[in-house]
Amino acid sequence: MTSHPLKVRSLTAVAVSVPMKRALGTSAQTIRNAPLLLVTLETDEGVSGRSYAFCYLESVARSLQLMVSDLSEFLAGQAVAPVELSTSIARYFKLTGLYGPLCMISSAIDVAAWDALSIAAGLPLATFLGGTTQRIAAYNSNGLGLVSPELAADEAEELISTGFRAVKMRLGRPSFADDLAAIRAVRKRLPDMVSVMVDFNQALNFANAMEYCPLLDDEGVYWIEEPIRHDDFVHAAMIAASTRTPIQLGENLVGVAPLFDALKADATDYVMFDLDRIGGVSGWRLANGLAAATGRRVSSHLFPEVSAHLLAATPTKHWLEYVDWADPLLDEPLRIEDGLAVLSDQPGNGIKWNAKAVKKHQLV
Ligand code: SMN
Ligand code: MG
Repeated sequence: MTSHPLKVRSLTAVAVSVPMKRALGTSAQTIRNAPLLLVTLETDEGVSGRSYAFCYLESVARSLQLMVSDLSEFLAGQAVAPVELSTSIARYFKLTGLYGPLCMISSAIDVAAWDALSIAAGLPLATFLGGTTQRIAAYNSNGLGLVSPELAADEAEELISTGFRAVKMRLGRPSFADDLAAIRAVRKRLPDMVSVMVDFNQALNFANAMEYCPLLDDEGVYWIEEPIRHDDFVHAAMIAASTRTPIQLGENLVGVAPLFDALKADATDYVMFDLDRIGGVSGWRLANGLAAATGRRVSSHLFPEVSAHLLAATPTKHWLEYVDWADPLLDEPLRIEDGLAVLSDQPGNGIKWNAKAVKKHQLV
């Protein structure tokens, strides 16, 4: 056993729900409040690591809070060595399976561990991972739900008014003609140099996707995200082959193994990693190898604060998905200048909770 600079003292978690400035209206559900679980890993040496999980539902945030207190007892005394910690956590959840919310919590602990390590090393996470604190191209993914063409165009214009050069709109209205009308209205209102990503959130069946996706080829769409069920890689490959517009998927891949399957099946042109599903910083690093080996450009899903650091250390980095949902809780929210995320030179991943704001939004 070698000595290690940091040991886990405890894990704590606070469940909060933060009102979003713009609701997230997907084809599956509309979310108006961001339920987050704020995780802190304390070490014997006095360094703390931080992360958060986006829990989708307040009930999930509440139940994960309890889970973290059990895990705290289980992990106390172990080295803050993410590879070892993830082996321990995988053993802990061997019988339940490490999916859904359990995967979120295990990933959030991994992210907090990497935060503590980079703080102890005195380096920003991006630098600690072998990258630099460069600026990262970001698209504005706030809002732009399933609204009328006129409202979508107005909102898209607002979303680029702060300097963004790309936005994402959600699709999957009951009629594809209405989706098309919204895309045309947005495209007409925005300058040509602004990229427009579209996201079906798995709303289409295979037959509809084969018909509709090629129809987007001449509509100025940058990528088509999750047209069908996220794990139907065989049919996704057929859609990708029949559509000139690049297909994007990955936010629902849990761990690195399904990414490997998606890439083997040629299911997608681009990939996007969700920090809390891919397996935290450790999972993202493994996934990078597969993306680089297959020449796939990597974007992020949510968690812009930490994902910006990871993209800065990703050989095939592409776009940062920017959402402002955690901003009210942060002492220093992620800064965007001219559509680029600005990484701070401070040690760690940049997450510092504002105690007063956390208290205000805490779920009881
Ligand atoms: C999305 C779906 C659900 C929650 C957050 C975000 C969306 C995206 O698919 O890619 O932004
Ligand atoms: Mg999506």
